[in-house]
Amino acid sequence: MTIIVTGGAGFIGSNFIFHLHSAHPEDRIVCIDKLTYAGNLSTLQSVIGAPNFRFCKLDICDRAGVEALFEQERPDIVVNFAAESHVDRSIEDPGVFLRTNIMGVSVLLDACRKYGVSRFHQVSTDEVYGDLPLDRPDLFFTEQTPIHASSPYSASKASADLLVLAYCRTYGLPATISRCSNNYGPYHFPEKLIPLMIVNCLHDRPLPVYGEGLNVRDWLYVEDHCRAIDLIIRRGRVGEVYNVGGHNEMRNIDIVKLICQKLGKPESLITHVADRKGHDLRYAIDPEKIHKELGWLPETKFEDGIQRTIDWYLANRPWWEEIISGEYQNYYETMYGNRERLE
Ligand code: NAD
Ligand code: TDX
Repeated sequence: MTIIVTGGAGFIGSNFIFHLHSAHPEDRIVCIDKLTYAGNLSTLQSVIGAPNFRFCKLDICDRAGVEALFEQERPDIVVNFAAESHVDRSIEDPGVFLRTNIMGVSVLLDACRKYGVSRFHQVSTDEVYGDLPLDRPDLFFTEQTPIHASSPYSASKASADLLVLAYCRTYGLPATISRCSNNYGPYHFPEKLIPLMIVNCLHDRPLPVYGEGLNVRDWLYVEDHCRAIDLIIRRGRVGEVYNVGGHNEMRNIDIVKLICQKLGKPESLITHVADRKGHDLRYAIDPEKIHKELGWLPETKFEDGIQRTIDWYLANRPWWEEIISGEYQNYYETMYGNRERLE
């Protein structure tokens, strides 16, 4: 089988390629990535050169380029990870989120129709459901929860989901969608909470916690997400949405304190700063459907996953040092330089 993986030079896409490469060595993997600020070709060095792997620098919005690649490769399956993925960036500048996350998906859908792929899988997010209140721990997102996006990022992902379902119904395109909770693990770009806190701790820099840090996220180790997607593309039912999450809810402040403790850094580094606009309070996934239908369960406990992640950042300094020494410095200054500090 030939599987096109878009966004494969990013965090989850690269981990998915590593998973496919070891779990299904018989498959051919073609990675499409525009290599935006979040894409890093060096991440894929262990598979570049393998006979069943091809990398193609391509924008998913480039209709002619995407069609030419489909013409050459005639993929069986397309898994779309390519996206602008950072909520804070979407609040500063929504335009590129609409372009890649919506128009890019429409280009891929048209190519999938034209070349008759047997499966298009859209990697979506639990953020399309909006948020849950902090004082109702009994509530969870199910696949029936109404779409209720909060940020330009989640609105763009929700739009893409609607488009995928419309292509499925109108044209009979064999598509599936997964909506996963927050991932963490190796190759996570340092703008996101967990890697940002690890990297700042290692430099004894302030740890910017938005507001009081009481917002809750449901953390899943990236390999568990990759296994879920692999199951869905092979055994999931066409036209279906699958929620993916491991019942691992934590408050941001507790994550940051845990990282301080594990790295032997003082909690006095924690700096409460102005909250994110429209900040979602709590995400929590009900993963019953994927468990019952496909037998999926998370395998990595948070205690093990966070230790593995910290160890990875300690052992792979060149990977993230190169990132933070480049354009990231301007990003950091813009995002955090003048951000109000709360007492
Ligand atoms: P990421 O930002 O680390 O990687 C995104 C990748 O897409 C990068 O390699 C980038 O170069 C590429 N890309 C961006 N625009 C492109 C374009 N126009 N054409 C081709 N490539 C392009 O993101 P991630 O955290 O790995 O997320 C991957 C997917 O999973 C996204 O669709 C995201 O919405 C979804 N998701 C992420 C999480 C999470 O916790 N990180 C959770 C649920 C769902
Ligand atoms: O500096 C920070 N300080 C802080 O308090 C950052 C970057 C984040 N936060 C908070 C905001 C969130 O409540 O930490 C929480 C996690 O933030 P992010 O890492 O930016 O993730 P989130 O906004 O939850 O979105 C992530 O999960 C769902 C991914 O980035 C999305 O791509 C995915 O869809």
